[in-house]
Amino acid sequence: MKILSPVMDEVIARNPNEPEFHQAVREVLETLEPVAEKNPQWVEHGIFDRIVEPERQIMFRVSWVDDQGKVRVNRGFRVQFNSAIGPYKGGLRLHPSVNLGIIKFLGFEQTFKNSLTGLPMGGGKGGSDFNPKGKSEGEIMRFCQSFMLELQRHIGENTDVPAGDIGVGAREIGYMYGMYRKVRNDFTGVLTGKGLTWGGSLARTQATGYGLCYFMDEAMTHIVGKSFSGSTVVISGSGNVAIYATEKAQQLGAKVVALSDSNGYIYDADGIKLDTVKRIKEVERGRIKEYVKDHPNAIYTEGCAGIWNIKCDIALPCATQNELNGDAAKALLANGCWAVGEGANMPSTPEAVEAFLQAGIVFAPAKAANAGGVATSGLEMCQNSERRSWTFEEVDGMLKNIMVNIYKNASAAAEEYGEKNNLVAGANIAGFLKVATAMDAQGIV
Ligand code: NDP
Ligand code: 2IT
Repeated sequence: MKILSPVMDEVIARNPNEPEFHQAVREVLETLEPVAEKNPQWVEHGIFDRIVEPERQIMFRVSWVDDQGKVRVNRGFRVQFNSAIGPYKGGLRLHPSVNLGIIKFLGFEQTFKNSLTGLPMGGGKGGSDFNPKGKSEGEIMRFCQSFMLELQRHIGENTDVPAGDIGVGAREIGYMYGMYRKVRNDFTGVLTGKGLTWGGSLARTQATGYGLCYFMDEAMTHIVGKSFSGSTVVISGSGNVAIYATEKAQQLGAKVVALSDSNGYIYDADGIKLDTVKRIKEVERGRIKEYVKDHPNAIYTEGCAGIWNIKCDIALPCATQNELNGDAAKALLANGCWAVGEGANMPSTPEAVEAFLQAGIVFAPAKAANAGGVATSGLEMCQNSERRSWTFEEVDGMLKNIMVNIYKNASAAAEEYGEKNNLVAGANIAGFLKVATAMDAQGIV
């Protein structure tokens, strides 16, 4: 990095103790160096200095009472990162590891991802360090209500539209939406991922996982002339993204042999039986190790990192940030893996990304590959504005088109900047150009 290294230095100085945020910014700035060279006016107008600084960062107390009558206090966050091309849009994460730096890395990446979808959405992210594990229905509801009591004053259908992420699915969106509607007396599309009877979109549940597979299918066909058909796939995680990536990969003819959670992973050489996984995870809210009770031929291993030692053609990390490190990347490559698609946000460490790019395999970065979720959230917003609902086939068809277009745009940008097939550079550049153009046109604000 040359022109942009003062921007990076400033980010580190101004945001101490936020390694994930530094990591996300560094990756983007490194790939934008040639863009800065070509567009000195953007350097002069402070576009790079401004795009790394959130427009607004909100932190608030969330108090609630647990089932024992004890008062509990969590910290809530909403980082409204960039609204140059549309209202802030991005998920809410409930996980004990949540802190300001994590939410900032996610909000920063969301800005570029949302730009890539081609829909008018700015970037934002939020959440809390609340741990949903082991909480009762009542506790989850009371937490979500308390969280929304504060969040409601900062969001709106034309201002900021949150959605789900880790630990936030249809149930939590329901409890939050109920409180928003009651407090504001306003039935409006202020959240996405809603239930189908109250403004939700068909195919939003499936969208991130399906979109990841549509993107990979397009990338793999163009770059190496191969597809899911007949391929062996390893997928980490067993939440929303992992489950629907498994479903689509299987529909496209792949054999998915492994899934995981934060405790360990299952390996089923005969192919994962998704009905069992859906029952355990979506209905019973159980752990992935329970799978082997139904399928004794499958093997459960404690510890989630070992999943990358399983031989596969395609790896889809769909759990969390930095879950796939340099050693894991080497193990995958040594076993002949020829494609990696990021369903999670920033799942590969910088060492892993470097190893994949060096090896020249198909590597699909999160901003592009997992944009199907937020893209379909954008389609949910369209339906809410129109006060009508599209069919599953209509939404799924639009999702597929969007993913194919993201691939085309990222691939074209990579080629234009002399980085053919480097989709990390391509996605960052293509996502950035639209936001930068909008910011510059709107003056210094
Ligand atoms: P879920 O809460 O549905 O599932 C998360 C899965 O990841 C669980 O299996 C969980 O295991 C595992 N996981 C979470 N944290 C860790 C950790 N620290 N170490 C190991 N495993 C972990 O979330 P989603 O499926 O929605 O999200 C998964 C990833 O995809 C996230 O990175 C999210 O940001 C990203 N994403 C989600 C989108 C969406 O539409 N939902 C859209 C785009 C990206 P356990 O149960 O043990 O915690
Ligand atoms: O990381 C993401 O893109 C999401 N969690 C989905 C955000 C959204 O607004 O649907």
